[in-house]
Amino acid sequence: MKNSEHFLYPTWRWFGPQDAVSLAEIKQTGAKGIVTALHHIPCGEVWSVTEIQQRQQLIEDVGLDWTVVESVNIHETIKRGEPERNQYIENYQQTLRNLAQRGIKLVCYNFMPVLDWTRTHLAFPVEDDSFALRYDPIALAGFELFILKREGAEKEYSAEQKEAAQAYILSLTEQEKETLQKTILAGLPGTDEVFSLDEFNEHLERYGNIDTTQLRENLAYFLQQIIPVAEEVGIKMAIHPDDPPFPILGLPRVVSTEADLRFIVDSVPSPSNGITFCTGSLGGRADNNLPGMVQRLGEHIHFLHLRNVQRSADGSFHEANHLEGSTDMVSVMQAVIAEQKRRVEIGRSGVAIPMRPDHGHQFLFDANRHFYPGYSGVGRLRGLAELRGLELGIRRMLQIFEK
Ligand code: DNO
Repeated sequence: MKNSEHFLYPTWRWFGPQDAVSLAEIKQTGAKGIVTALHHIPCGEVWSVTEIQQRQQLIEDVGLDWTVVESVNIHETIKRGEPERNQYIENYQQTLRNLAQRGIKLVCYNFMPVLDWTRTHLAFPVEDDSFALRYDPIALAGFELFILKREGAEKEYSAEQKEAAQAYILSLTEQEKETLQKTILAGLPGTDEVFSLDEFNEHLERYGNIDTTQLRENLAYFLQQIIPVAEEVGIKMAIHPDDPPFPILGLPRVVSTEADLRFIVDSVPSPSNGITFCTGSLGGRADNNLPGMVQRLGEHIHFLHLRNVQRSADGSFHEANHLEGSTDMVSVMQAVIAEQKRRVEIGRSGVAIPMRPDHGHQFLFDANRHFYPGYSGVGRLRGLAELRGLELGIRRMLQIFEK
C-alpha cells in the first residue's frame, strides 16, 4: 500500500521574490514545501506577523507551503555572549511566536561565528564540465596568511603548509586573488554582502577571547532561553552543522561532530531542541560516520539536507552529485527510513521529515541565470529527483510503507 504521508517531505530552498528560480518553477520540481527566510530583515530584528504572512501568501498562492524557515539567524552578540544578547534573544523569541501564529513550526539556524558556509572556489569544473563549489585548505591558508594577514595565523601552519600556501597565492593574478577574497568573505546566504578585509578583521578581534568552551556555553545559554518558548508555541528548532565542520580563520566551531550534536540535544532536552542533519556539511570530515549518526541521533532529526561532498587526500573537498562522493547516500537513506519506521511504530508525529537537496552543480542549462552560489535550478532538480528515486527504491526493496 502506498502511503505517501510516510515519505520524506520534499522541499526546496527559495531565497524570496528575487531568487532566479520562481515558485512556479519550483512547483514542477517535485517539491511540495518551501524553505525560505525573510532575508531582507536585518539579523536580530523581529519578524512581524505581517511580513511573515505576506511571504507565506506568495508561497500558498502557487499551491506550495512554507515548511521550514532557514534560517532565523542568530545575532553575533548572542554568539559572543555579550550583555546585549538578552535583547536579541527576546527578539528571537518574539519572531518564533509570530511564526507559530502563522502555523510555521520548523526553524533551522546555525551557530557559526561571523560567516555561514565557507568555500574557496564557487566554480570548480568537475568531470562533466559542470561547476561545483570547492574548499581547498591551501587556498584558505594562502588567503589567511598573505591577504588577510591574520595575527597569529602563521603559528597554526607547518613550514611546508606555509610554503604551499605562498606558492598558491603567487600563482594567482590580481583578479583571481580578489575572487578568492570575495568567495571566502561572502556574508550570509540570500544576500550579496561581502565583508571587506577591515570589517572582517574587526569581527575576528571581537572573537579574540572566545574559545570553543566559551562558544559552547553561549550556545547552551541561547538554547536555555529559546527552547522553552519554542516548546510552548509548538516550534521545532533544528540546528545546522558547521560548514566546513572544523575551525577556520581562528574562529571556533561547536557544531561539527556527533559529540557536538549530542552535547546540544542533551543541554536542553526537549522535542523542540533538534537537528538539521546536513550530510554535506558533516561529510566534510572523514571521522563523521553519517549513517551511524542518523541511527544514534535519529530521534532529534527534524530536517534533512541530503547532499554529497568528495573529499580528497589533501584535505580539500568539492560538492559531488547527490548520489556520488564520499558519503554513501544509500546507507544514509536506509538509516533515515529506519528512523521513520521507528516513529510510526511508537506512534510519534514527524514521520514525513522535510528533506531538501542542496548545492547543485551549475549545469549548461543554468548558464544564463544568476543564482546564489550552490543554488542553481537544474543542478538541484537533478539532486531532488535522484534522492526521491533512491527513497522510493529503498522503500520498495524493504517493503517499508510501499508495496
Ligand atoms: C548551505 C546551507 C547553509 C544553511 C545555514 C543554516 O548551503 O545549508 O547556508 O542554510 O547555515 O543556518
